[in-house]
Amino acid sequence: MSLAAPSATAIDGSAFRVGLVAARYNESLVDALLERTMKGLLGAGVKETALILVRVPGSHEVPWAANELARRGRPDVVIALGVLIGGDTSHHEMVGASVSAALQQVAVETRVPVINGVIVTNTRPQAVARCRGKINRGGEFATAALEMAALRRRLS
Ligand code: DLZ
Repeated sequence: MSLAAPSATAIDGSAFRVGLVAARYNESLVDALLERTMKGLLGAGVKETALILVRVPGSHEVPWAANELARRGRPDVVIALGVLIGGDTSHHEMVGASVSAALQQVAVETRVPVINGVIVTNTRPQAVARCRGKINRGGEFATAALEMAALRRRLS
C-alpha cells in the first residue's frame, strides 16, 4: 500500500464530513477566511449539510471546541480558524503558539486531522491580505483538509 497522500486537486469531497471552528474575535476577517474555506470545500463537492460550524469567542477557545467537535461530531477532518493580530505586546505570538500546540494534540489524541487555520500576524494589513486579499489562506486550508480527510480514510 502506498502511503502517499492523493493529490488534493483530484479529491472528491462529496463523502466527507467537515468540522469548522471559527473564532469571533476580528470577526470580519475570520468571516472572510471562513467564506473562502467553505468555498474551497463546496467547490470540491463537500455537501453543505456535511459542514458542522461552531463559533467561539476568540482563538484561545478554538482548541477546546475543535476537541469537542472531533470527539462528538464524527468529522473526517476539523478546520480551526482564527485571526491573531499583534498589538503592543507579544500576546498574539504566545496565544498563537499555545493554540498551535493544542490543535496538534487534539489531532493526535482523537486521530481526527486538525487543520491549523489560526492566522498570526504583526499587523492588520497582513491579516487582511491573508483573509480577503491576494493570499488565499482559506483556499489552502480547504485543500489541506481534503487531503488529510482522504488520507485518513485510506489509512483506516
Ligand atoms: C483578548 C484577545 C486579544 C487581545 N486579541 C485577540 C486576537 O487578536 N485574536 C483572537 O482570536 N482573540 C483575541 N483575544 C481573545 C482571546 O482569544 C480569548 O477569547 C480571550 O482571552 C478569552 O479567553
